[in-house]
Amino acid sequence: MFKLPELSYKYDSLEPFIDAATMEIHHSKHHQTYTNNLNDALSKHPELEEKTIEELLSSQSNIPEDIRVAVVNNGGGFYNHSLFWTYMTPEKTRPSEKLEKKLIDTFGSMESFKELLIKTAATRFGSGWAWLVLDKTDNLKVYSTANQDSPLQMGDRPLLNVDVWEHAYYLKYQNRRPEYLQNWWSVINWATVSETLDKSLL
Ligand code: MN3
Repeated sequence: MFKLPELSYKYDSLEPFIDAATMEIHHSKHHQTYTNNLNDALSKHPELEEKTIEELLSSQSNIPEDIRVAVVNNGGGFYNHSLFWTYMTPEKTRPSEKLEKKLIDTFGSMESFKELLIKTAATRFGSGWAWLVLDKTDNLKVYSTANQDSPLQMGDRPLLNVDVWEHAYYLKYQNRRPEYLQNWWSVINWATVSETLDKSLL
């Protein structure tokens, strides 16, 4: 059984960038629903009980067909949100020297990385996520995924993500997704992203 992870900060801690009402509904309703629906689907196949969410999502052909769509959608929702909360913090953080160097080597500058990530997220058509990932040869990449798809499906390792489903910003920002993204940038947990890079490099 998967469990809704607790946040390491309060719902109102990311104000004024991310509002408390959005955080509460997003975590206690949306994320909880993905978690419940994932568990419901898996309950039909107890043989999958021991699998981690990463194992389930990275080898989807091993998921029985009758629950595959439910596990991909709700398991993706469970996993993507579990990461998303940890990539935000009310504290002031900075990228490690190693992360900053890799970002600058790859994208030219921190400013052009920021522009690319925000543009990728802003232009995702419909619902989905934007990501910074490590690919199979440890190169950094920025792209977006539809709905609750995750980089695990491509064999990539997530370092940072941002939710661009309307439920992530509509209460405060309505249709102003780019403004939400600019504000989200202010609460990125660079310490977590830096640690994840250290753990993920081959
Ligand atoms: Mn969401």
